[in-house]
Amino acid sequence: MQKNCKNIVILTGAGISAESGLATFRGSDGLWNNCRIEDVATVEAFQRNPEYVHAFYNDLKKELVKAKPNPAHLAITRLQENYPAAVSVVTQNVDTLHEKAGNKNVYHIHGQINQAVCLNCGHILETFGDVDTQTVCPLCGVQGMMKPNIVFFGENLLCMNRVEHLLDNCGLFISVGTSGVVFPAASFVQIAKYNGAETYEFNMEKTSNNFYFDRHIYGPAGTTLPAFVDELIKNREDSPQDPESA
Ligand code: BJW
Repeated sequence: MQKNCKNIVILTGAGISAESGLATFRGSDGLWNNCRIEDVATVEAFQRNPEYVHAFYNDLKKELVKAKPNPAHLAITRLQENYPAAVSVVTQNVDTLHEKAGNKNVYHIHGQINQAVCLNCGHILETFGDVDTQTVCPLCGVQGMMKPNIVFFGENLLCMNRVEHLLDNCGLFISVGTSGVVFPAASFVQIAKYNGAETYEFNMEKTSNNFYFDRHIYGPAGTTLPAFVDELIKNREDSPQDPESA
């Protein structure tokens, strides 16, 4: 482990929120055991049956709004506040637990449950309330064009310009609680490694992306990540952050 890493990028997936009581996607009791991906998470599904897709995400929103951050989310805040390097969070999660934990520099590449986007004018509506085919866009006034701001299969990811920059300038890449099967997020480790980053994986088990990580830390992220963060902070050298590197 380097003493002070230039920039730290933390990629998170559903596993980091598991200890907050939220279901992962592909686990044995995963979110997608009770519904078909093709019915809720594709552009075609939304075009075919927007009422069904809205209802699915309105229900999910009610679950996610109640959830509280766990020690893994809080460890990231501690790292951001106590480590002399830029620490960015690139999350595939649509929950808002990173924000609830006080994390800064959070990039939601797969969207956010508390947002809807107007397909007519691009306006982003922030709401924890229900959105449906009757919802009127507060900016352009058109009805029935709001879509949950969730990135479906076949859609482009969000914030990618910024994320590419972060991966190009990253000294330590940490992946937490993602199975590494969904692209392009699954390729971020490869890009970071190619650019010279050390790469760490925190997961309960071996993933299909295993090959690209220098180190694997197996176990619940709510335990393993705080311990790792404490170690990083303890071993830091108190040099000022290079403003050019962020
Ligand atoms: C713990 C734990 C604990 C548990 N502690 N760990 C290249 C090759 C092949 C295919 C493609 C490719 N490039 C693009 C594609 C197509 C597609 C894709 O990847 N398909 C694959 C599935 C084959 N990708 C896309 O379409 C993406 N768009 C795109 O690439 O645009 C450009 C393009 C457009 C058109 C054509 C071609 C290219 C968009 C992907 C959008 C993903 N959206 C979803 C659904 C959102 C809906 C919803 O929220 O309901 O986002 S998919 C779903 O999976 C969700 C997640 O963010 C994502 C990742 O899942 P995650 O987080 O990894 O969860 P799990 O459940 O899989 O894993 C949990 C892990 O945690 C496990 O490993 C556990 O062990 C672990 N864990 N408890 C630590 N306590």
